[in-house]
Amino acid sequence: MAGNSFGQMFRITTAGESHGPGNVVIIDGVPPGIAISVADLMVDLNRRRPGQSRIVTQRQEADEPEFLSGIFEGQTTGTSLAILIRNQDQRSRDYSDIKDKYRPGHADFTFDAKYGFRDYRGGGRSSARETTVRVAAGVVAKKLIEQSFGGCVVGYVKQIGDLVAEIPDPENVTTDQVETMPDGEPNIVRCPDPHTAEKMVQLIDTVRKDGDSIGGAAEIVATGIPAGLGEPVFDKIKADLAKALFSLPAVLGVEYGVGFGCATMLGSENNDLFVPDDSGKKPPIGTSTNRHGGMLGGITSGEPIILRAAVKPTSSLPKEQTTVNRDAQPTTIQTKGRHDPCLLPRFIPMAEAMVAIVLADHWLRWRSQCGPSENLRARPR
Ligand code: EPS
Repeated sequence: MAGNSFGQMFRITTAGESHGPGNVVIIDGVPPGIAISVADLMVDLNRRRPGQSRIVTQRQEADEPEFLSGIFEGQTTGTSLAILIRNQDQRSRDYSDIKDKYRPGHADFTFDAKYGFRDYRGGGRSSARETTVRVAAGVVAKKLIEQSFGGCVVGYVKQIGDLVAEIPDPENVTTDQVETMPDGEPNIVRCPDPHTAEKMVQLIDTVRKDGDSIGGAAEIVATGIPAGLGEPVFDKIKADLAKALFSLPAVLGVEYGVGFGCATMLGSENNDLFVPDDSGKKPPIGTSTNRHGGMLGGITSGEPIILRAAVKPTSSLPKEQTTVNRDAQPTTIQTKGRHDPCLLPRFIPMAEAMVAIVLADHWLRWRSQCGPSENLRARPR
């Protein structure tokens, strides 16, 4: 009822707030025998971590996870897997003078409207801090889909403000290209078009110095995904992926394949034509184009899944704005907390995690209803 759980067979439940002791995830449904270490989790947690570069929030968190259950001798046992990530660098005093005011664009008002009570320290339960443990769960999901059928999820920044990256071949973008510039320096904005990446960093710097924030769009691509995952009606895989992405903070739009572009097309322009495919898929059928974004009728087609999410500019601003207080009296507000001038660079690992969780869930659902797994073979990468 309270919406703290997501997924059916690969099911995550999270608890925690931005300024409480920490955040925890319980993952149910993880098959036994998957090797997982703290070091494995740290790879993605470091990509999501606050304080990682000058263009993100300067809150400093180590984000080192602790396994509380479900792991023995480095492998999942098959029982519920619990992971805790402690908060260490809360600065709740930053929020004391806005405790009775509503930040424009933030969840403060609607949260208070619902509960009549609000943990004003940071974003409370609505904070992006909660996504720490989702990213940890995403690593487990990534391992499961990789080991089960060679599935892989890679996300990157496609757009910041008016700057749009040239990504001619989304399905061949690698995590290395997302994380590292051609000269070996970290790609702090996570855009695999190096020329546009540099301009994006400059734009975020300018906005940050002005006490403002800026939005953008992420693209997430899942490859090696077999045909046949998803359900034909309410649990269409596109519906679960949309919920997964919309459940992340600040997401205002999700589209896949040609997305809203389909509105102006004729059927004969939009249809992707089926063709024989001898790359090892089962059945050996593909499509000559991928406007459908890897999903037809709510079920994966075996073509890469391509999704985009529009992420709004961070609502908490150092810049002064007008607002009202809890008594509906006009006032002004300035946020002192440490905030991201642009959410996109840290959004990428969050989005990858949620997509991987949906794929892991639907894989387990497919296996329980239609297995054995030999019947479903991914295209080799
Ligand atoms: C956030 C507010 C800021 C961000 C935080 C997300 O934190 P604070 O509560 O300290 O002002 O730094 O992001 C993280 C700490 C994180 O780990 O992602 C918010 O309101 O969502």
